Amino acid sequence: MEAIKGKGSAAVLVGITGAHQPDHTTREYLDELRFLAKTLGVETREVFTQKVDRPNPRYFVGSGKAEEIADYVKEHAIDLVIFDDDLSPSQLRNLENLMECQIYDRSLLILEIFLERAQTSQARTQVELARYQYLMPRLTRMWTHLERQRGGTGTRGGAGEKEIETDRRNIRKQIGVLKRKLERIDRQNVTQRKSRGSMVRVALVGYTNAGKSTLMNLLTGSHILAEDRLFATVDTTVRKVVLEGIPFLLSDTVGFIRKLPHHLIESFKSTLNEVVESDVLLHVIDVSNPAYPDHVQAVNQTLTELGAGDKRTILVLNKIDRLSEDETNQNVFTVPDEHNRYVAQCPVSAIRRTGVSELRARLLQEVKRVHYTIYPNAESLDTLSV
Ligand SMILES: Nc1nc2c(ncn2[C@@H]2O[C@H](COP(=O)(O)OP(=O)(O)OP(=O)(O)O)[C@@H](O)[C@H]2O)c(=O)[nH]1
Ligand SMILES: [Mg+2]
Repeated sequence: MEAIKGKGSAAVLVGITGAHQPDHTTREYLDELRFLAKTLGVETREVFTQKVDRPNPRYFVGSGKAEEIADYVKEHAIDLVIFDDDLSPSQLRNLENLMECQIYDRSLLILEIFLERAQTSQARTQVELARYQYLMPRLTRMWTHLERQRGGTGTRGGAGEKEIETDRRNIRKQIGVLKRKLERIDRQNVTQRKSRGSMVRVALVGYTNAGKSTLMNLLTGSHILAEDRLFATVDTTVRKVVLEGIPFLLSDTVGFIRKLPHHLIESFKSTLNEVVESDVLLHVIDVSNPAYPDHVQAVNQTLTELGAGDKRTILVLNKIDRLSEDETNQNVFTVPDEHNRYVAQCPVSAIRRTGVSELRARLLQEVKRVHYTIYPNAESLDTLSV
């Protein structure tokens, strides 16, 4: 499957906000949506918002607003309308009919980015599975048509109800194939993990674009792609690190985001096993982003969903080079700790390499703690099979 939209498509964004939601929150959400679109090479031309308590069942926004957007779309040759929230299958159909262009929601945008970024066969299979599961109830004439152009599972001929039904059958079949393929890959990975022995495992987690890969490269001397775009990393990398003679495994994996599509979390469970099975988490936070408390919450929510919500965690407060001295001195980093799992807070700049030796020292302390639990009698490290 190819990613859907070529570079340079023009989009408008649409968000609704509760009557009591502050304007800056709405702006933050839509800025993030714009960044997601940009990551796919899609240019945002206009943003529409509406304050309503509940989404309209027909068009998600009210019908007056929907018509206003439709007029804009036709007048300015817009290719895509992107909604910040998930649309129901019938809203999707109604909007397509009204606007006569492609309608996206946040989940689908994220799925497309993942599809574009996935490198390994495991990640690709996981994303394809999540995408098909997402599309299955949402097959419309337009989607059937696009899938066919894309050479996916689509049938030949016109896109009538009968064709949609045939496509649905094909997709169902494809979902089965992908699930079996994933099970095979999982079995191979279990064997691989067993062969790593029982080294201490540390996982980098955090919101997308927080600086996890930059930090991974710094701590391990690797060359993982780190970029100012969302979801630069979709695959998991694991490297062995040795600090003061004590070896441990450090993993860098996919970042989280608000409203991460449920199907993606489901199908990425095996990739995220690295996080679930780790002994210590390094939760990387971009403290230069004013929305960071929200990001922390989104990450914690996803960790809890994965069953990794109570692990010993070092908070890595990254990008302090972007803060003014005042901001750094103020006690701005108050992250609520309901589960009492934050063992330390380390302010760093992964780019400038400040605070990194303190972070290393604190990490080593945690690694030692686990290491001597695994090897209570280890005086020398000869007992380790590394
Ligand atoms: N100013 C500043 N920028 C940083 C710092 N650390 C990372 N960055 C930049 O932030 C961007 C994202 O960094 P990555 O390391 O790719 O972030 P990530 O958390 O791996 O992101 P995903 O893989 O997309 O989830 C890149 O442009 C980095 O150069 C820092 O300490 N200061
Ligand atoms: Mg990364």
